[in-house]
Amino acid sequence: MKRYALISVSDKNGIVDFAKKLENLGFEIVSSGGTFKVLKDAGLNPVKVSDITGFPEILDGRVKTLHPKIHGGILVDMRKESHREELKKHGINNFEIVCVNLYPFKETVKKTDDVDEIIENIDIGGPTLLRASAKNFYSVAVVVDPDDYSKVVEEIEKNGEVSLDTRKKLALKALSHTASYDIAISSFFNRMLENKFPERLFLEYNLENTLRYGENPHQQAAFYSEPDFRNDELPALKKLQGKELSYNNLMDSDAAIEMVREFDEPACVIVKHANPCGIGRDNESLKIAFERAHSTDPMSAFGGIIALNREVDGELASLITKNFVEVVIAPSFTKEARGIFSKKKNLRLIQLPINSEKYPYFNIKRVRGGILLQDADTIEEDRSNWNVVTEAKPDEETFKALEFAWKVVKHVKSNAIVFCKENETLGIGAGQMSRVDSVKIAVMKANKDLNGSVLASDAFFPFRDSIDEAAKIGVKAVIQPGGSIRDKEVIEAANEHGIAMVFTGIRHFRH
Ligand code: 93A
Repeated sequence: MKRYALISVSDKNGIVDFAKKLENLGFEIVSSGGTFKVLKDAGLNPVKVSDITGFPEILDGRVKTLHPKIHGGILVDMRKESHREELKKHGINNFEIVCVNLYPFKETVKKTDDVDEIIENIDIGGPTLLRASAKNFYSVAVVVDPDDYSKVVEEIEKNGEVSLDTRKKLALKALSHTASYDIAISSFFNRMLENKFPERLFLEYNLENTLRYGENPHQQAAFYSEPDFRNDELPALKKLQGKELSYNNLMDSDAAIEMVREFDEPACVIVKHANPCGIGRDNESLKIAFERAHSTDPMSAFGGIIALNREVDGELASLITKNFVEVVIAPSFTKEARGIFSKKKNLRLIQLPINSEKYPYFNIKRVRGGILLQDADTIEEDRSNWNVVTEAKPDEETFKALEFAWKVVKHVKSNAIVFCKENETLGIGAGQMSRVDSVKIAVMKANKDLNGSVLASDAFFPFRDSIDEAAKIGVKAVIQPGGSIRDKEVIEAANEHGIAMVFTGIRHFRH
């Protein structure tokens, strides 16, 4: 009995070798036009689909394999005598192997805006072949991934056929592939129709690795990547040394990277539990930036996640490793720095580009019965849209400190209060249910003199109490969105204390 394999592939990599091996194992190869030509030119003896169907490819190839003589040969359940009889009656041969990869739809979307070209790359016959073969895994081995060519050949060489277990796995792969393909197509249509929040949202994520545990040891967890995200920017994949990154490490690393991305000048962020416990910057020295970040709250910095936006050298590596650190993230490390870090076996070192480029992404949060989706908080802001609302006006130096404080406070969990100087955080009050408590905590946590510092608040002050508290330690200026029904009372408090106050008009809650 002759054995048949159907091959119809867009990505022709490895196909000649695979087909040759199948031919040597006694298979007759049936192929669509382009694939047929490649195999024929390589000296094989394929048969054209059109010779089997007796019908030419039509409509510029839109109809190639969509024919009962092909699909009958794929969908026949060889365990059923009635099916086998029916095939015989219609002169159809069954396919044991179906090897298909699809028109490059995703790649076409990436490289062009030409809608006609994109639409033409929606494969119809290919997914039909894949779905039919996967459905009939009892009788067919479906191969969608060139990485599986060798496994299929090996199993046939060894056992005369592909095992049922492998066929099931291949079927799952084929079905996941067509599902992913359909998600890409529906996403494209949503973009074409400018549906920001589509009626049905399909998200695709790919398993990168399972984690030792989740937020706590009794919770299981895994990391899935977005298909379109650049791999070289994934902290989970860019570890140079150290223990496996934990769930909490990944959460905190993400927060640290997002913070340090805010700065063009050398900057350092130290994160604990998704909040900064210190941010420093300097016009020249990354080392000074680190020292400023670290001195904000050295106790909390213990076991922290550090992100820096310049190359780390040996001197800085020695300084960082004086204390216990969980993760260090930077765009590069000198050889000397690598040597110093390597002595700390557990310290995770992550090298990835830190750029200030804004990429479009959504924040996703799971709530009971669904998810919430929102734009990332990446609004463009500048001083020209800010209003000084008090009698006292900030001077240039104060403005610079306010700008710094405003960048920082956006990354602190609400209610967020930050005391800063021009290049460093001095006291951070995070995650309190009342704003005035965040002020008190920021004061309590401060390690240095707060006299002459500035204060940023992520949202408006509901009462004047926070201003009265801040005045006690000699704050000279405050930045906040404004917009409270008691703004007047709050401005009066600032005027009474001789504090300058700026309204940004933009709120930065973070939960
Ligand atoms: O245009 S199609 O949707 N119509 C079909 O009937 C069909 N059959 C296979 N595209 C179809 N294919 C696809 O053609 C396969 O998925 C594969 O990607 C490609 C291989 O074409 P060729 O062998 O001519 O290079």
